[in-house]
Amino acid sequence: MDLDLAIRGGTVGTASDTIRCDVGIKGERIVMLGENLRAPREIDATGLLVLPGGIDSHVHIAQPSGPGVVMADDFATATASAAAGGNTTVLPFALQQRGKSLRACVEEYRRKAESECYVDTAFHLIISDPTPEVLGQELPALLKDGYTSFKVFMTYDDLVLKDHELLDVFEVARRERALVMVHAEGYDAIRYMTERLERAGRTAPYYHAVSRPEIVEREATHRAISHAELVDVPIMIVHVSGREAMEQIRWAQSRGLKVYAETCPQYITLTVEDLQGPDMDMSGAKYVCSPPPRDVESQAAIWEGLRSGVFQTFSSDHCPFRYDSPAGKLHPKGKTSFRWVPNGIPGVETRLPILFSEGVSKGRISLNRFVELTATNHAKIYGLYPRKGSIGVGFDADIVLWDPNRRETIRQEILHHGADYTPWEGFEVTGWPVTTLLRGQVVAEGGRIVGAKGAGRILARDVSAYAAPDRT
Ligand code: DUC
Ligand code: ZN
Ligand code: ZN
Ligand code: ZN
Repeated sequence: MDLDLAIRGGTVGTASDTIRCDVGIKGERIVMLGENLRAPREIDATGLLVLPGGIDSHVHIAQPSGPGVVMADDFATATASAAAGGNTTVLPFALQQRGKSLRACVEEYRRKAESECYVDTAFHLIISDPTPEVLGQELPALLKDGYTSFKVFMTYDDLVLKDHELLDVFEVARRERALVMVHAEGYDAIRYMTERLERAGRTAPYYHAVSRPEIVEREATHRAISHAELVDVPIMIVHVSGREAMEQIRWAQSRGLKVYAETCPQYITLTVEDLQGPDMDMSGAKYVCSPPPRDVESQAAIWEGLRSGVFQTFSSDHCPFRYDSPAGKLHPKGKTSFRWVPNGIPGVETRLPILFSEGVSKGRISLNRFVELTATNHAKIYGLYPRKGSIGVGFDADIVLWDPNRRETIRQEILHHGADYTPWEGFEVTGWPVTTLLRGQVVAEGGRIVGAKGAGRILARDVSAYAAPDRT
């Protein structure tokens, strides 16, 4: 067969194998793996790993975050940042605003994303208003259109669902075979802690973490699991921060329940001390995310879960706000209490280098586990497999050429996101993406974006086998 492009001399890494071979590409797909492949275009990958492009199944882009607060990324900057970081697909959220039709909200996101993306994009939904109309008509119709997963929240004033609503939503997910993602932190406990801290004058960003201790996440995780078991529906617990919530998930998994789990770079590299800043000052806001980072023992527990298989996915939870801006971390009311600091940190570009360096380079996880946690499982769980998520015949030619020996220091000035800082300023890594190809075309190379804006497609996804209930 005539090839358009051959990637020669590299070492191909998948979730199961590490093989020295060339990759042959025709059009947008991988059509051949073998030795000595020749093509009109050739890329020399000698000394490099040839990996499936990263799939980040948890990012927030251009999502409304309260009055006066603006996310730092639009679809162009977020997907450029993703590409530079070795990713070829991102899954952001289309947020339903209460009182609005879900369909109208989704169409608004699509319009914002259309012709803007550098990598492929597929939306999850966020259900904040599960009216009979939404659950009975809108959601089933959207699921048929390829929005096959959605997130629900157990906290935040304008997102939290009551338990009976969670159960109603779970039931629809079961019937329609949708994969439900759960933000598991308990609304009432956080509210109690927040009010108590504010009354005591403890309002610095650091107290954000105090207001949401592990017990609050553990309780909600257990409650979500119990509700899911009652309904017999698989769930994905997202952004698991530490040992306590993880133990609930392991317990559920050991009982044979389909409870999946995701963790993120912040939970293996940051701690609650980062929120203190040098002097309990506002700079701690740079690390305010939910759940908050914990301690080094929790980091060790998360590593154990990454190794042993408690976690299926490692995502960024990229949720960027500018630090030095009243529309970001310095919210107009921001200096009065941690409660006003927008929750979230940027990380779509640094996810892969951090896990590769801390995991593969330091010998904590294998290359194959790295690929599984950052690409393959995201595709499988969210209905993009076998189109995406591996290097094999028939897959989209979404590929990152990775230099396992390149040492780099993470700095704001080398990143492409719209935020004005990175929580990992000065963090040293070994292993770095060199070239990112989206469906056979180079989109990022040597830290520069060379792809075309709009070359990224908005994807419809299949129903996921991971969403199948146990009983029929
Ligand atoms: N949950 C997320 O998933 N991202 C940012 C903030 C949050 O609460
Ligand atoms: Zn109800
Ligand atoms: Zn969340
Ligand atoms: Zn998130």
